[in-house]
Amino acid sequence: MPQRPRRRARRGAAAAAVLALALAVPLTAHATASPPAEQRAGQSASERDDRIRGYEISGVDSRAERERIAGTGLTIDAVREDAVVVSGDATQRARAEKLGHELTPLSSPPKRGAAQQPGPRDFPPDDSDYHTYDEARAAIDGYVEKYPEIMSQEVIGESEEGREIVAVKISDNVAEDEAEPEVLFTHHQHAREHLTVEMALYTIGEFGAKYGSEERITDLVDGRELWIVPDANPDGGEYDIESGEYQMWRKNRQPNEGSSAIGTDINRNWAYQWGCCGGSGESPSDETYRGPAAASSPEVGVIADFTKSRVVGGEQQIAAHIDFHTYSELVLWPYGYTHDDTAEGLTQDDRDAFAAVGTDMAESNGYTPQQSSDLYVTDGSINDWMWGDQKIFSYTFEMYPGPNDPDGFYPPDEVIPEETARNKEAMLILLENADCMYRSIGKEGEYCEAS
Ligand code: 0X9
Ligand code: CA
Ligand code: CA
Ligand code: CA
Ligand code: ZN
Repeated sequence: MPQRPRRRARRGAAAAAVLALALAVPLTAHATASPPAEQRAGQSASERDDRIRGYEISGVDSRAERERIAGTGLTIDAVREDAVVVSGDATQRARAEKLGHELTPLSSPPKRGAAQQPGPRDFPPDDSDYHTYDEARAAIDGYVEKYPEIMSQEVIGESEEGREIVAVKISDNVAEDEAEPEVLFTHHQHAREHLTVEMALYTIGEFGAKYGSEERITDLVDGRELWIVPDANPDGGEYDIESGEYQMWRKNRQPNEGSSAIGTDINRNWAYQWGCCGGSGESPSDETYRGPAAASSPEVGVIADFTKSRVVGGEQQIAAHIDFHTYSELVLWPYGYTHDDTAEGLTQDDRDAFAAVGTDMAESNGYTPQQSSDLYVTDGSINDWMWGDQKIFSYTFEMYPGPNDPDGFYPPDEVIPEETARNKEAMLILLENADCMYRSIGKEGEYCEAS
């Protein structure tokens, strides 16, 4: 059932006017104006200099240097042996060059089956196994209809452009809220990371198909309540594919008052240490723009409210969480906002349990386990909020491909079955640990009630 995007009413006009005034003056050292809209009208995105392109920067081998580069508003997309892959527009590229770096342009995103015409708002013909928003909704409807005993779905809110954001629940007695440890998977905060939606569809299909025949799945469906949010950024995802050419889009599609730049980086907008530490952009044109206020993006609001709604009798029911991204084949844990292994609200035991389960999961899928800030600092990320605010053991998976693969965000659809199934064991490991994450460090007696 096609969802007609619907514009939501603009927020308070007075607040908007104040904001517009504030933004008329450049906020930051690098709030460079983009060309006026008239100048850009009639040009395709690929002709404009606000087109987002990928680059390799060689000779970058320290976290400090990566963080300086991230400070330009570029994103660090992959960390290689002695180089980084970044992406951003021409302004951000120029800033990195000013830091003394040489940026080698990478090839544009693949045009798979360009000879054929992709349908409107569809993936390129040769990538047609990827699901558009409507196709994913239809696939989810199909699974819920096929496995009604253990699956239900609810609309938990709407994106900026009015697309419904859905949560699927998987458990026995699915209509009841049972006293079972809950686990949450979220997907697709970043528009171009389409493989993560396929990850959600795989998980839903696999749990449905194997319930009653595979013992571990059956036990987990009976003993846990699993929540899956397959698409946290439907507007960005649709924008990335709608022209028929991948746009390298990352953010949501929320307009910014006083700027022609569109979008907030949803994974810099969470309300825990928001904007604290140089791990996000303050200019709307930044690829890592944190938004004008914590949780200012509707998508963060929807998922944060849903998560908080799982506090029952004063206790957060969700014990563990994975947020799926691409790429680089990593298992990451908080905090992102600080380099320190432990910090306020994150004890040595917490950190050790994160690392123990994280390392187990990484051994099962061949990813590399580490604290997220080992790569570069990020503030306002979902993992930091989930742990810092809700005490949910929250991981980021950076899926296929590895950091050296030139396909980056756009692997061909042929890899979907293998690269989603690759994470089955890791998901089972997290679900099995969710009743007591501290068992992984032998401290269940200290932290978990006898059961
Ligand atoms: O930068 C991000 O948001 C994630 N990488 S991506 O290339 N998919 O954009 C990494 C997030 C890591 N999590 C934390 N830093 N907490
Ligand atoms: Ca194909
Ligand atoms: Ca149940
Ligand atoms: Ca429950
Ligand atoms: Zn991402």
